[in-house]
Amino acid sequence: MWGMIATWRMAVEGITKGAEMLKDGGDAGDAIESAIREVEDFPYYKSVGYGGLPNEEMEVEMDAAFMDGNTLDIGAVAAIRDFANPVSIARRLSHEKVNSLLVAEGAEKFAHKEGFERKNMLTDRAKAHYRKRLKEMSAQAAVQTASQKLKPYSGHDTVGMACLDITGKMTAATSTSGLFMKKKGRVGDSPISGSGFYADSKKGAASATGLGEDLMKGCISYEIVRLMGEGMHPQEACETAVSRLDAELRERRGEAGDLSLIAMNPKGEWGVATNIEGFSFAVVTEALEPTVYLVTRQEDGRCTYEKASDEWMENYMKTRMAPIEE
Ligand code: SD4
Repeated sequence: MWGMIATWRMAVEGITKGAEMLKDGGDAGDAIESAIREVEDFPYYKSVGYGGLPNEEMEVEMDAAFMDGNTLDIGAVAAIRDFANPVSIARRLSHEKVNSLLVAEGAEKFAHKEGFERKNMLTDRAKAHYRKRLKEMSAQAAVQTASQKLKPYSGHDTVGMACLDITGKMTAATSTSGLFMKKKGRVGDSPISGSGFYADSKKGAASATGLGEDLMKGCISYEIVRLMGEGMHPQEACETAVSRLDAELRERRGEAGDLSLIAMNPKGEWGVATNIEGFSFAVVTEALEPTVYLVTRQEDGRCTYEKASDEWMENYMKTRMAPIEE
């Protein structure tokens, strides 16, 4: 069995490419890297790679990670600027015994020495979004609370994936430009092991999208893998972990940020859970062609999903590519 599951509709082209590799006996590391690069390279996705929205200072600072579930090797970069494919840098770092999580200038120096492609990741479109948001923020400043300001903008789209190849190897990887208008140097969950991602070929792999500050409070990707290791189906593991963290956050803090998770186990069974409306994901396995699903969360925390309609798919691209009215 082989398969891949990923956060958001935007990952479907990537996992389609990854599936071609897995079908031919390709490696879970190669397939996941190539799938995430596809998302990083597409300029209309606003929170991954090229075209990602900038921080407060109008710089695109990106976080990414890679984990090999056989060896438990982890590599990650945080707050890295001006490189085309952070996930590939993260994967390269996963081969290092020490210094495998690098931030900012240190990560850029490493990437430069290793010959990774430099690229100005700030597009004109991202600049237009930035100018527009500045205007909106000054108009709303009087009524916004600090926590509202940090909310991921609607339609936020960090890519996180879990992958299984025919040898039984599992991997997890993430890539993001993080929250729009974040503070310079802010790091989310995506490059943090156990929070944004985790992979163990014996148990399964999981990855997250949502408000990093809250996802990290539950080490939620690790928790899902741990639950799968105890024999829970990925769907139940995702629902259990998301419901528990959501409830703990509400009880102790009065609110919970966005938490959306995907997972797969070594049998190629998969699951998802979310505490928001409008979460979508993409999945492919030996038995299922690449498919985008939309998730609905029930009152009791159970999550159901249905295939996205052609109309929804068209509309998604239209809104992503629509001109920005400043
Ligand atoms: C972060 N989790 O940096 C990321 C943001 C995200 O979809 O997932 N956006 O906190």
